[in-house]
Amino acid sequence: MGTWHAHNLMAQSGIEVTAVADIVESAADTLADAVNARVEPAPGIVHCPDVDAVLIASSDDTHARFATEAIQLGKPLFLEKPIGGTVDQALMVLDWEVEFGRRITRVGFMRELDPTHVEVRNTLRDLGPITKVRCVHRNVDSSPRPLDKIFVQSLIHDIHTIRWLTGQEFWRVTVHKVDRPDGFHDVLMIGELTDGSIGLVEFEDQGFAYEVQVEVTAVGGMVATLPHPRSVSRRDAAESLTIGTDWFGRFDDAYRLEIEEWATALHRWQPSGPTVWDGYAAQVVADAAERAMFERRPVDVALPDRPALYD
Ligand code: ISE
Repeated sequence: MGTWHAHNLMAQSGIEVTAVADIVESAADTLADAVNARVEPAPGIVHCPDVDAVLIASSDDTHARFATEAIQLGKPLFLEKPIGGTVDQALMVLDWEVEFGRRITRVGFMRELDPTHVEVRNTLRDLGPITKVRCVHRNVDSSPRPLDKIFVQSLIHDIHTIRWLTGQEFWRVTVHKVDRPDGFHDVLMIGELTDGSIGLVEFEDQGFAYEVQVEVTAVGGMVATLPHPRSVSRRDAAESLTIGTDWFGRFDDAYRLEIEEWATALHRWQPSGPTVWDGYAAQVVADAAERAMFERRPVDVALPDRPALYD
């Protein structure tokens, strides 16, 4: 993910990728060569005086540590989701940014920039109150993901989509899990939102393609993304669509646009996009959903009041 972002950053005017770090040294070397940067060890890179802004796309459990360092130094930050490996780590990032007193972090919930999601959101303006949001999220994974990673790594995106489209918070979640014979898991999450509407997520860890869709029902009608094919081919009297197998293809535009927006905001020194509060709130829901799945019961979402910084 870091390599992908670094290439998108390279395309921005006035931005230079100065230094890169990766726990896999050969990956750091390859990326440094490709973007004409130097390699620095991870613990110190954030402190380098010629590093003005930081993009963190390391493994999830390291996000909070690097993020809090950058925030304490007042360096604008692009932070991949989840903002911490655990809810406590995520809270640490939130607390540090609140303490710093200014929003300097953009969180990588890229679907906000995906043109199909933007169109859905724009159409909703004319449809009146929302009653239901249904997300479909299929992955193509080579091996089953550990159950405790499904929500924090994956459904956290759908949770954010539901919060972003409705402007509501979750107050309770219920989860049903299907253990498939091939070891993969399908999940159905039902979220109750503060205004009485419903957020549903249908998740597959091993689907027929990588697919993300959203469908919103409102009092005045409904709006949905169309299936997202990459190409269509015709042969033997039949037509077939290629959907793709990973998020890089599906969200190519969104990744490019979020980096473009971040770079523009950096020049103006202004915050933009999904916030640390969004990252924290979604993670609290993901954590409650994980418990709901393991404990097989509805779990209340214990979200503190939103700090005034994010009003
Ligand atoms: C991955 O980390 C992502 O962020 C993708 O958007 C998501 O669909 C996938 O499930 C995650 O593993």
